[in-house]
Amino acid sequence: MAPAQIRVFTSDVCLLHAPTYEFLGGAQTQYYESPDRLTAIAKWLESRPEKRFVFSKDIVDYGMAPIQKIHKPDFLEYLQTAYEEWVREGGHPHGVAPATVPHQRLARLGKTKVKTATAKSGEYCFDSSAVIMKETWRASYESAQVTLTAARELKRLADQLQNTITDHPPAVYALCRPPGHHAQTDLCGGYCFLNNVAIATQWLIDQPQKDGRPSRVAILDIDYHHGNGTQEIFYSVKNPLYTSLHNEQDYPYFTGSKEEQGEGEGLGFNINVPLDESTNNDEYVAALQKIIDDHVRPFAPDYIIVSLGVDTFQEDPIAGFQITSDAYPRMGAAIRSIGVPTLFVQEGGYCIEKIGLNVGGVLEGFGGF
Ligand code: SP5
Ligand code: ZN
Repeated sequence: MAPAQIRVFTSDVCLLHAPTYEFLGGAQTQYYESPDRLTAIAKWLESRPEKRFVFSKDIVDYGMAPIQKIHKPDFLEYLQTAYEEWVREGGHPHGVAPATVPHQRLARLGKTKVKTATAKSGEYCFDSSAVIMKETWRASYESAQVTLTAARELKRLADQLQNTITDHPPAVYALCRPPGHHAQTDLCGGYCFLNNVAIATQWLIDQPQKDGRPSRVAILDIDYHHGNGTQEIFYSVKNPLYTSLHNEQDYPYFTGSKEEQGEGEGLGFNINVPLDESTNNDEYVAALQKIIDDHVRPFAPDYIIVSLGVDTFQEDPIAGFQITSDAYPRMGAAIRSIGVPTLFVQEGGYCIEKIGLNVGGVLEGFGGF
């Protein structure tokens, strides 16, 4: 029997971050990571029959502590003050976007530490897409709190099921933005400011199991892009397991090879599976099934957290494999077959017309609806 319902957590505060443009391929374009993505997904899910998606906007405020476990204090301070300082120094009121970044071959040379808003805009950011506006901190903080609230609900459902054998593990979905998987310990980029999945992962790990040991978490990153942030944050630990399917030839370009396997204690707990841009539905689902069988199941996780990007879609305006909407329910069913309580967290996906269909497809595939 399938679970009757999937709980969805979301918040209108996530809509407040709304840059109007970005630069792609040297051209000024619309800001693809727009608030309309969230509302389109909500609208699609709410239109489904039988109230199979139960929405809640009751977001618990966990404060800064779970965020401080992942991100550095000076970076968190920066995100909260950057816009004001930027404008005070004469920066464009649209928002902070770096014109210069301390490239590693530059940084090797000088000891100069300029602390103007313009210098910091490059120090804490690796591309021009993570525009910081007046409300960016508020929206990013809320995005993390939505994810934590969803994680707590998943834990509650999982605890209820203890001692019950079930083939329908619980699922909870964090419908949040800005996304998170490109955000590193002290770097924003790729539309991401706080790494929501990393924050919720550490929070769940810190919730002990009945025998007192830390919970085991496996992250399954199915966004089209490599999650350089999540990889960096957990690179030298053996819990969580980080796994990612992505196009290594595309953004963020400098991470995501299969040689990146973790370091120290974390060696073997970072699994990158690069795919070719020609990847179709069958090939993608087979690759997902293989990563599940070879790595996720053997890890024996207590929880799975899915970085749920649907920019794998062939009609995505800035990304995409040769994947059609039919593939998404198959992905959800493959993840459900692991039989572990699963937190879905929204990452990328920019085809607004079909974003609800594709995200909903994964969730309905998981639910067996
Ligand atoms: C969370 C997430 O999905 N972030 C992705 C950010 C990607 N930004 C850069 C994309 C560059 C794409 N260039 C191709 C342009 C096609 N017209
Ligand atoms: Zn992406």
